[in-house]
Amino acid sequence: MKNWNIGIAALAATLSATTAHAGPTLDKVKERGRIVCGASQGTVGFGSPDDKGYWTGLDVETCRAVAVAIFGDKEKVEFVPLSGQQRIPALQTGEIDILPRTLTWTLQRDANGINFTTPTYYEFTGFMVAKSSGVTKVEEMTGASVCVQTGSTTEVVVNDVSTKQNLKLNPVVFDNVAATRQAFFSGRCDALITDAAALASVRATQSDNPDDYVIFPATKYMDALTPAVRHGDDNWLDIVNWSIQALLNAELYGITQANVDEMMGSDDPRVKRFLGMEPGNGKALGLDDKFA
Ligand SMILES: N[C@@H](CCC(=O)N[C@@H](CS)C(=O)NCC(=O)O)C(=O)O
Repeated sequence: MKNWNIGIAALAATLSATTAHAGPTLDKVKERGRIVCGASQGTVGFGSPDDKGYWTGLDVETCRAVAVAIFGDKEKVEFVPLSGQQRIPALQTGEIDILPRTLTWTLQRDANGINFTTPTYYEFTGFMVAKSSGVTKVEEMTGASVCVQTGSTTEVVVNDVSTKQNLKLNPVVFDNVAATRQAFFSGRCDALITDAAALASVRATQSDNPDDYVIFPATKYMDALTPAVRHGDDNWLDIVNWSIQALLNAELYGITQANVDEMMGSDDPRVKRFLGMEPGNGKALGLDDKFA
């Protein structure tokens, strides 16, 4: 009986120790009054500013979700456009707080100063070529020149595919996205390589005639595009992870902007915890219980 009581006391202590202390990033972000988000140089659908400068896209929404979790306001974000090569150093040096920029989760990146959070998009790398070339698959690309952006996994994929299939591809490397795409469309390279959905976006929004281009997979391997944070602040990692989970869970529970007030009256314990009607969850992250 005595041991049982000790067990209960220990359990109670564990449960009450769930109020986390805010980490340094959360403190800094609160003091600044906004999140600084590493954005793309413009890929419609993932992240791009409209003609009024307002940013939208899947990656952009990740940062807006974190801003809502902290400030209750999706506009409390500053977007910093970064090239493929600039993006990881910008996170490591503290120039940005979060990097959701069509960023593939790789072991080397993970081991070298950044932490990946939760995948938001699964993707394979693709090639885009002019339809007039008649090329429809990798095996037909022998000797092709390929426009590729430095600082991206696609540089590795070009070499892997070339080696594996003995294609003798010629990478033509650029350090920013506009130059890479422009070079392809002006005929500087036979192919453009990047994430297939980004290729679809580029074809739809930046080509004279989307029907003039075809896209096919460069590899059969799927990558996980995953927002990342710096090493060394677990509280911030948790906040970004649970902000993304909140987006996913809201869909799972059928909670929308339109019905959220009604859902707050739900008698489902999970929904009640999710919406902060039962205390504890937000506080455990150093946030308001209604963060979601
Ligand atoms: N997912 C790959 C490639 C991502 C990437 O950087 N793609 C280039 C070429 S499309 C890019 O700059 N994309 C986004 C942009 O700047 O708009 C990676 O993590 O390295």
